[in-house]
Amino acid sequence: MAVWTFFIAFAPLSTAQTPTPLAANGRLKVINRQLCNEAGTPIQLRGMSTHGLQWFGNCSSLASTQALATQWGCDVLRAAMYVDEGGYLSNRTGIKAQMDNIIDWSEQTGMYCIVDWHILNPGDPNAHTADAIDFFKQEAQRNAGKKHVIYELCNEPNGVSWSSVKSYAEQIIPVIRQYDPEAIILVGTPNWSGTPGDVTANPITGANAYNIMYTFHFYAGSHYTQSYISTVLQTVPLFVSEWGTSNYSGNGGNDYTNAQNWLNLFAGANPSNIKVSWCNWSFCDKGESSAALNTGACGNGGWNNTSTSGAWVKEHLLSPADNWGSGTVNKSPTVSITAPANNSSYVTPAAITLSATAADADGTISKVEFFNGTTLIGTVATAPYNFIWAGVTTGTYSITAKATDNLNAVTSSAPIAITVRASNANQNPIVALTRPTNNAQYTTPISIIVEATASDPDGTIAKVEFFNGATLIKTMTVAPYSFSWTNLAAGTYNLTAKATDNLNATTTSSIIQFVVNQPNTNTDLIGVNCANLNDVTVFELNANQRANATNYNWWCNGSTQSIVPVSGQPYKATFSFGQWFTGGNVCVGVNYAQAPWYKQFCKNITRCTKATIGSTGAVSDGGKDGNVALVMRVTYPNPTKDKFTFTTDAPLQSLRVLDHLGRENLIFKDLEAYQTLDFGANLPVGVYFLEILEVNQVKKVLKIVKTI
Ligand code: IDC
Repeated sequence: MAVWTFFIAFAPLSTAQTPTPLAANGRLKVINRQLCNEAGTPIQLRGMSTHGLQWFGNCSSLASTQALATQWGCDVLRAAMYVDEGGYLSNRTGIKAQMDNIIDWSEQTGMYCIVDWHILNPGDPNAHTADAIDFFKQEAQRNAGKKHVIYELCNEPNGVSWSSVKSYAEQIIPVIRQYDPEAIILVGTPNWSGTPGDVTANPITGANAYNIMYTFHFYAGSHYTQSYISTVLQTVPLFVSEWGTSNYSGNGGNDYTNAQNWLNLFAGANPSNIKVSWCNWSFCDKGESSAALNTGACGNGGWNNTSTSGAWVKEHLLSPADNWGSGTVNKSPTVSITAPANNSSYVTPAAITLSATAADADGTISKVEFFNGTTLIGTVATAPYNFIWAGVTTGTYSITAKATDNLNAVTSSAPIAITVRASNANQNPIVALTRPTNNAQYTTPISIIVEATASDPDGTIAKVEFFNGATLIKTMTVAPYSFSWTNLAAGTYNLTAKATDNLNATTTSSIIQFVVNQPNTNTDLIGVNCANLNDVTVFELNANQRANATNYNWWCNGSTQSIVPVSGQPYKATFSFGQWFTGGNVCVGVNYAQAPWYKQFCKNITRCTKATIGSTGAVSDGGKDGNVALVMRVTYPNPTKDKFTFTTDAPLQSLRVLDHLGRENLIFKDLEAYQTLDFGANLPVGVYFLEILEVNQVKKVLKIVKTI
């Protein structure tokens, strides 16, 4: 029994076309609207279409496929997979299995196979786009690298514009190209694939617009538009994936004369001399005049039990039969990817070594190209075929290697999938407070500049927040991260800056602590807040404390040289602080003629740090002028041989460097509090004056010396 089956199945191969259409022509391509074989030679494929797989599945088998290949002279078999009308959408698994069988039987028997998404009712292919994407994705994955599969995206759009069909096709084509990048793709046209001329003004364009053909269908009993098609052929690549000898219903009177006119045109009798490939509707045994077999033929293997139409079509396939030569056709190269393994994953930054092996049985490999989808990544001309794909960003990639042999035959490898992920070890941002300085002391009223630096080693800074203790005081999203914090109240401040990066990781700076003091608010005793050694200065009791006063007694609990009441004005006293004064309370005790009878007023006087010409280190005017104490620091040795460094506690209008004749050498304007300046590197040797102009117009001068 097994031997008998074997005989039945393979005996017809003895009359096969030698070589088979597939072996002779290999990978197909479209060149200038003409279907060509792998060697670039124009060819015409002719063959049959099945009827609906859901109705006439019994007309498709390995045996019937062999009959078509070897006894009918078919080059191509179209599997008409209805989508509606009880087709694929009603039985996805079963109908797809039928489709896949026909694909494989076609390959085994050396024919091309058209995978036909046979939409008809409804006529808008967009009705089933998601299903089509899913289906064609599965088929393209399954058939990737096979040379005989042709995809037909939508049998016969009707009641729909070309732009809608095009939009549908533009969603399906990339899905196929991702896995089976070289395949021929057939796109249906409006009016039951009757008006491919619609494409002329608006063809599919872009990176995927190659190896695409548009379909034209005709029924000889209804359609007589040869001149129209001759014109369309001048601009549009056509494939007649379905035609019948009957009228458009699939039944009725057959017009063989008209059918012959069409076949003549497709054989090349058109102004463009283009050969147009075709499939006849249909290889089935339905009782309709377009059916190629007589009723009941499929049930008993009657693959040559032809109807009138079937006999006419078979005769035209066989006389003349295609002659595919004597087997001298160039053999295509082989190629496969050896690394990375399928489904490999990487972490950014990724540099991926792509490796392939390639060989050519009857020649040499001229190059191997690596593709990501349809995008060329790199080309390698000689073995080993390794290419380092560097700088790969996150994503999922489908990689193929394409080998080209010395006669320009090409083969693409099966695709491999690669995933590149972002490094999940996000690094925290870096942040530091650069202003104010730690442990700074201020006196109200005061505004300060707060500043932070922030950066992220592997991303960007989303924001920097400034806190005083737990209280948010400012949020900044753009560098520089600095702002003026105005009118600070007296108190102790604990500043931090918190940086957040683009992935929400945060870092908080170390704390900068500073103190804002109230100025000396003693308004009862009027006089300086500080004294230098040997200063002589007058203190006075405020007039509003002097009513009913009878006696004033002045003293100081720090060392003083003398305290002398002003003659005739005992509510004033002249203090000579002498050379030992280190600070202390200046006080006056007052007797009154009535309650409160006696009261004591004190004011704490500190030692001023006098601005010392030619000094190093901090110098201060000590607030002697009644303004906020200004600390002026020439922190670089003064005298200096090269440059001076100057820092100010408070904002300044200007800082000028004058020479000994009062001529301005340098000027800096609008200094911020805590601004540091380096200057003087280019000044000649000499004596200079640093003229400091505070915002309240008070001017101070400091002598600086540049030495040899
Ligand atoms: C016809 C079949 C017929 C079936 C009908 C509806 O021959 O048996 O009942 O479909 O499914 C086409 C279509 C093709 C049609 C054919 C004939 O692509 O499905 O088949 N035809 O009407 N376009 C123009 C004609």
